[in-house]
Amino acid sequence: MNNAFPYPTLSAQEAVAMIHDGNTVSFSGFTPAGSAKAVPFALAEHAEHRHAQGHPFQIRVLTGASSGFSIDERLARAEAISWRAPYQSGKTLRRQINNQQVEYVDMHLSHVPQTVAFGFFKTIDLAVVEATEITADGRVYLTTSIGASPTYLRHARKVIIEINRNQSPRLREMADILIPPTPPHRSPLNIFDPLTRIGVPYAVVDPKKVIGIVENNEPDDVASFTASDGVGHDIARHVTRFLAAEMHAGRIPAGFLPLQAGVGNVANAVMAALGDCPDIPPFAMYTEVFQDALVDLMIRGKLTGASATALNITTGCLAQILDQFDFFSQRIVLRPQEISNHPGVIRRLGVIAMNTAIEADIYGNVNSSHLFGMDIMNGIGGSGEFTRNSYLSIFMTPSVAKGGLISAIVPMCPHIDNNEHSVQVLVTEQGLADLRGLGPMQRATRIIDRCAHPAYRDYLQGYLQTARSGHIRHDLSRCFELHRNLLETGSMLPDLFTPPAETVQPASPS
Ligand code: 0RQ
Repeated sequence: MNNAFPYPTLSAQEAVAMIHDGNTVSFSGFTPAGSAKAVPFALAEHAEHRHAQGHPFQIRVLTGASSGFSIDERLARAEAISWRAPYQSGKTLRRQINNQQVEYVDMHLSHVPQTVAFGFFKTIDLAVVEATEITADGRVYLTTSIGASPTYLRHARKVIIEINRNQSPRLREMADILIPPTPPHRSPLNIFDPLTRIGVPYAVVDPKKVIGIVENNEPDDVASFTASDGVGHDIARHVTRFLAAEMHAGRIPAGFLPLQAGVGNVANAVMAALGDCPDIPPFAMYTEVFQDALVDLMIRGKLTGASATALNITTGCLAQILDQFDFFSQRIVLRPQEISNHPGVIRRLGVIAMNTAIEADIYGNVNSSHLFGMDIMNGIGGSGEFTRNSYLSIFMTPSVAKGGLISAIVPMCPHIDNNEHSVQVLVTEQGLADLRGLGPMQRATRIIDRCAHPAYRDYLQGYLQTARSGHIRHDLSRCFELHRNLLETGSMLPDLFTPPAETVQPASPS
């Protein structure tokens, strides 16, 4: 026994000995923020050892969303994952999913808790959750993310707590945790402002299920963003001008509306541009992930408050927050993902959602997750719950990828995550298409004229003119011609763009 905790202290190797081939294990972590670290690393070594001895060893892995290196990348390299949900962004795991070595459930992130509660992920054999403290009566104080950890602590048969001494115990001051009851007993969530608190600062576990404490002393391995390029700046400029114009037209109130921003460099560039724009007043965020760019915005008073489920920030930015914790703890609330991404709250607050597409079709259907409709990139993540339920739903993407070999505007997306009924505004570095109030032909014309790269406009217009007429015009024999060209020749328009000699299968991220 450890004096500070009434639970046995285990080494990571002792903890791993309790995990068996075929087990379902849920780890804390939403992005690298708050990911379990010591146990998954030891588990990867254990799996390699078992494989070397000729024994099978693979587990089914749940987290809040994507995770840190310790889980997706290290466990995938050890070939220790057989099944994965609900989101991932690791290179090795992506390749294994696309080779069908790993079964992957790509799903809306706010649905995870109820999917667990009703047993669709089978029994969770073990939850491994990072915390700064667990009390004798089972209160668990989480670290930099809440995610689905409260649900995993409730439903797992056994629990291991990774106590991270590298994380500040004060992080609990940002946590606001509540697990809504199951239908039909769900009353309204009384969140009327991004900073409204409705829960308690800790998750709860039955102490009898806790088989031990494992110490870990690692920071979250959050990668820093690359500086935004000209394309990112152009997209950010279009978005900023559009939102300022919407405000001046009275469609966004003078006090502005809460923003949600997806992950990645484009989203970061847009947030920075909104911060610098004198025409945009100070604003709040009701979002999923709190990222580096927001720290500075908050210090400058441009970002007045933020609700999220994870602090996905680099060590330097986290140190800045901890240095001025009294300031930040009053302005950041971390919630379970079921609430940070709750459709009802998003609709009530009138959120402006800004997410990134891989490609969009000429009618505004968006694909953010699958290349050629086949290969997973990351997953839908939280983009669907924000896009469908926001007051204003914006998608952004560079108009071309791979130096122009790929157009992000295509006749038909071979996979659709967010459809034309939900997507209201499409933005590339070429321009912005406001699709509100437009029928299909008007949408198509506007998207081609404003968002498509000039090199692809003639092709797209030609497609539209020759397609079969209906409410929506399409030519089912040609709608995937650009994708077929890309697969066969390495370029969507081989007559215009010749791929470099070494290009065989472009665009595969894995
Ligand atoms: O390939 O890396 O080999 O150059 O795809 O493209 O432009 O770097 O993409 O990092 O901004 O992410 C949609 C994936 C965008 C992300 C997506 C190639 C391109 C490059 C990556 P290389 P970029 P970004 C809330 C919101 C879903 C989840 C979500 C995402 C690589 O934003 O996963 O929104 N979103 N969550 O060259 C083939 C195309 C391509 C293409 C680009 N049309 N065809 N390849 N590429 N366009 C947050 C959470 O839920 C956690």
